[in-house]
Amino acid sequence: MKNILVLGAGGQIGSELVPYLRDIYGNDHVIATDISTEKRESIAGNGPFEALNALDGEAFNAIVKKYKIDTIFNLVALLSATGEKSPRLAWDVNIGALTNSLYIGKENGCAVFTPSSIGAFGKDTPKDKTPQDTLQRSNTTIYGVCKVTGELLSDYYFHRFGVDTRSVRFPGLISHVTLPGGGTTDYAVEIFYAATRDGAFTCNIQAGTYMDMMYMPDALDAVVRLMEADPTRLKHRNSFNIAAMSFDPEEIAAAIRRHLPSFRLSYDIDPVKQAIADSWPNSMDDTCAREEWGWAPKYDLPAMTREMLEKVGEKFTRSGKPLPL
Ligand code: AKB
Repeated sequence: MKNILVLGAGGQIGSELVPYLRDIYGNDHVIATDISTEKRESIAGNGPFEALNALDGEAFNAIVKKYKIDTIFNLVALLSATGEKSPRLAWDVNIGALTNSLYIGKENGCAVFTPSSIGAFGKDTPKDKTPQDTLQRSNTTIYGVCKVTGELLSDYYFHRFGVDTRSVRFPGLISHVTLPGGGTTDYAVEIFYAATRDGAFTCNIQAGTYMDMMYMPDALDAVVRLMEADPTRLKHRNSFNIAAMSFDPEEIAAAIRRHLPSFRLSYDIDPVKQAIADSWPNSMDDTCAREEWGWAPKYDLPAMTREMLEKVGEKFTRSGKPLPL
């Protein structure tokens, strides 16, 4: 990777991937783009920024040519719960950004990374140790339908046109920099803000609902490790299961209580999010990623919890808002 384009740089992943890539490849070699110009200052940081609607193929192609881009990170997507509110919009945005990335990637000789998700699995998929290659037909969300489409189309572009497409199935991502929005796994981020601010959290996902989750530093490491992997070792491409931890709301609450003993958890279930969570795996088998490109997460639930509480706590201290204890 020499000249990298990041679409959706202002989102939960993009806001951390851009500085991570700039540290490795140099500020001027990572071009951040986002539809929102409001966030230009914070997104641009210390490198190039272009306002871009990824659905505008002409503008997208012009930026790829201007910066001689060789790798595209397509992080544009409406998440699972938002998708159920506006399925048509979710399809148009998620698939529009994907097809533009693949087509423009093909025309300009770029590698393309588009994240998939645990949402690529459905209610008939084996729930525990979900295999790399398994049933994906029983998908019940538009987000999942887009993810399965993305996996198939990305593999098609590789086999048919030789485009270097690679991808991972991300679990719920936990981070302290930018809040996720409209996802089913968002509770696992919100719980840290509520615990720090109020000492209590009302969870919209039922106790006993297990989902794969991952701390952002491991997700960033996965992306670069996969994109830099020796292609001759890759038997799979779109997309690799990657796993780091799996927990239900009670388990993350217990991990938080080790640091904030008086933390209280209550429930007010969101039926849409709960139905989505129920259709997703409890935990994925990531053996192929480990074997084919050396995937090895560093953070488990206790390590992630310790760091999240510390970092979110620092945010509140800096902002002058009182801490709960
Ligand atoms: C969501 O909950 O929609 C996302 C995901 C797991 O893909 N965080």
